[in-house]
Amino acid sequence: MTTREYIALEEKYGAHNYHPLDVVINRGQGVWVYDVEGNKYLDFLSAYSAVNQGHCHPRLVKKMQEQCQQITLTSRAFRNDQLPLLCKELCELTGFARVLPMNSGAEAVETAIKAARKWGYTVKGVAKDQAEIIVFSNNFHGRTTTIVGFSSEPQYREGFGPFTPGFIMAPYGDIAAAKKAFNKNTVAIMIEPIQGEGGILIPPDGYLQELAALCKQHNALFMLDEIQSGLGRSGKLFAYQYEDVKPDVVIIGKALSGGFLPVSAVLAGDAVLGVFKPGDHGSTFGGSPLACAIAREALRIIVEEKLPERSFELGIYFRDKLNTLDKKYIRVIRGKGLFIGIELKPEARGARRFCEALQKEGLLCKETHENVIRFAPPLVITKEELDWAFVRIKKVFDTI
Ligand code: IF1
Repeated sequence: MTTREYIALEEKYGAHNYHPLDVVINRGQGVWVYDVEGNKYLDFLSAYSAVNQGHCHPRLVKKMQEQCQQITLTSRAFRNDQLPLLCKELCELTGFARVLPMNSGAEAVETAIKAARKWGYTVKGVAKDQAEIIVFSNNFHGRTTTIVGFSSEPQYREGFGPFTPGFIMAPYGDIAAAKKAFNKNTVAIMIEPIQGEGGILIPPDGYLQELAALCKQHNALFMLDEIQSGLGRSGKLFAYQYEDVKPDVVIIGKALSGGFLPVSAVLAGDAVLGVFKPGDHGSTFGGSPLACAIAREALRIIVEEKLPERSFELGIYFRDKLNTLDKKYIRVIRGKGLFIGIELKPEARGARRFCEALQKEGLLCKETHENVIRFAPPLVITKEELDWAFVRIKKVFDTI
């Protein structure tokens, strides 16, 4: 079948909740993916940072095959031999005391919200149903009805109400405004240390530290959504490690499985995850032996292949190169590690046409909002492959 035929089928039988680039991928290895016509592309999105380890990492393929022949799912009605080891290894790697595994990122965010609320009622002593969580403009935390209810993006909300109460919106990056959002019912703030969907927005230096201090002062939990920024993407294991802070709760997902299956988790201390009693929360697939075995191997790859360090160093190298591009259409280039956004000027007439031009050159990336091109290649990428990409990017910026 041809690209056109696949697209026609999807348009006919699939829900139209996406507007993807017209490339039909059927194979991938490392940083490269191939379409059904046999064209080869460099993946510069990494499934929104879920494949930081590269496509079909051989160690994950092997682990998947081994674990599939062993046991895939027990449900949490019974114990399995992989979950305890994942929890231990994650705690040792991150310094948190406890782990609660789920599947999608949105589920882990929901889990953190439930934990924060219950902590607020049972530990902080907030009156029944009065808990408030402070969230931030331009946030992206997932697509459930509760989560889109506190999005500042009208399209994510429109038509999906009524929404869950108990969320207060503060402007991202503005510490004075955050200060005003606290009151005695505040149980937590939840924030992305770098906003991915928001346009690779990086808050001012010291902002996370000041937020953490405000949380401490108001006896509220400091919760970070590191689903996209975490696990090496930003040039550190976690983006919060650029500042001297220790969050109360960290939410991870995406690269926790290296793109093999949805695996997410909430990391926190005893006081927070300790609020859950048997029956309070759960998931059929969350913590499955297959998910845990894959996550353990995915984490080992991140550590052993030094993906955070690679992202840090190659990020500096590549952003330096990008800064030599003609600035006719570029307003600003932002990024930490290989988590990079190029914000275009209005006269560039949108980021989409740049992504389409890059696709023709063999580079796959995706715009976010109207005018930001996002670059987030798998972290196993080499300097030579980045050079290859830069030649194509330069050509597009010179000729578009
Ligand atoms: C889509 C965006 C990126 C996330 C953060 C939670 C989640 C995400 C910081 C939810 C998910 C994904 C969702 C995906 C595209 C992608 C995305 F453009 F939509 F916003 F990466 F920037 N917190 N982000 O980035 O995790 O439930 O999806 O596992 O198409 O919606 P999930």
